[in-house]
Amino acid sequence: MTTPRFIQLYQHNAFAVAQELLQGLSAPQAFTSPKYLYDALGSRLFEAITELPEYDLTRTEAQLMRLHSADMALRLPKGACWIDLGAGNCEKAGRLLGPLQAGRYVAVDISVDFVRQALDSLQRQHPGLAMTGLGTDFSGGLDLPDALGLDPAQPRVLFYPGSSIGNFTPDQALGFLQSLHRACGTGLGSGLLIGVDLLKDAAELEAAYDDALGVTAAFDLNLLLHINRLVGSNFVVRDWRHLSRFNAKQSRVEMHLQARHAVRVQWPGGERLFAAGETIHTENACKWTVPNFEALMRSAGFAQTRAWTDPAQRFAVLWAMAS
Ligand code: AVI
Repeated sequence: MTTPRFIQLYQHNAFAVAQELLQGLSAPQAFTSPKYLYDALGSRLFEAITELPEYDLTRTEAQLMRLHSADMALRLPKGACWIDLGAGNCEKAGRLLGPLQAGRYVAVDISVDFVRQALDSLQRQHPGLAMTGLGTDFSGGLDLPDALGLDPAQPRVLFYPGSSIGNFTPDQALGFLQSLHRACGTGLGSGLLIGVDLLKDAAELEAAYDDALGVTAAFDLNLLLHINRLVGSNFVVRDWRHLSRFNAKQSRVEMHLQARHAVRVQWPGGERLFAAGETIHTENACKWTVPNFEALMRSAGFAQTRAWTDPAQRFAVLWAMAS
């Protein structure tokens, strides 16, 4: 049996992280990058979100992957190197590697520690498949290191499920997709398999990001505790409430944390006074239509897209060839 190889590129730079966060918190409309929602507790809360009745993205996507895997097998290259972006527990790709006859598997996440266990157990199910864990921050674009030793002739399947693309603004999404297009390399038949949540009724969308049990509220508010650890600030969770608002003009759900009353937040070397009702914008979840997303993929250099959607058109899985 081959054993997985691990390559850790991302190194936490406490100073740079604090600078980025404080810059956002000091802006007229305070904001933070959604990546800070995922400390250990935040990741667990997100997993709980995927089980909520109001949040059907994950279930609908899994159903689409199951229903259409035979059609996908006809269109996607065989023997390809699968590059799984934000792999985590490797569950989603793990279900497809066999049926879609993958030739290699690369699990990418910010830290190889997140994928280590999953990759070890996946390796037992696919003893002959070469597997690599890559720890890199790809939120600003994907750059595949030479250390991976990728074969330029082997086709690549870039796998980006879960509608994480929705957490980018359209401009950011275009830049990100362009980086994925470059990462497809020159192997014949390479492409991108991606999950995208579709535009739907505003009330339904707001509920998906503000569930009755308050799990999403806890996920959002937990960010404050994470920020306190990262920058040494003194946010008090009870001073804030979670909001989910559908912004129709921008076709996105916005998550905000709103000050319940005037709040003074201090950190080493600075502070900010938030007026009652003022917010910190913590996440965008852009919602696409299939034609709009296909046009975005074409602008990023992809061709020949194929979309699979559920009958209610709530979610789409798209395959796009790099050339
Ligand atoms: C990870 N990402 C696709 C989720 C989403 O739907 O935007 C994050 C999330 N935020 C609140 N609920 C789920």
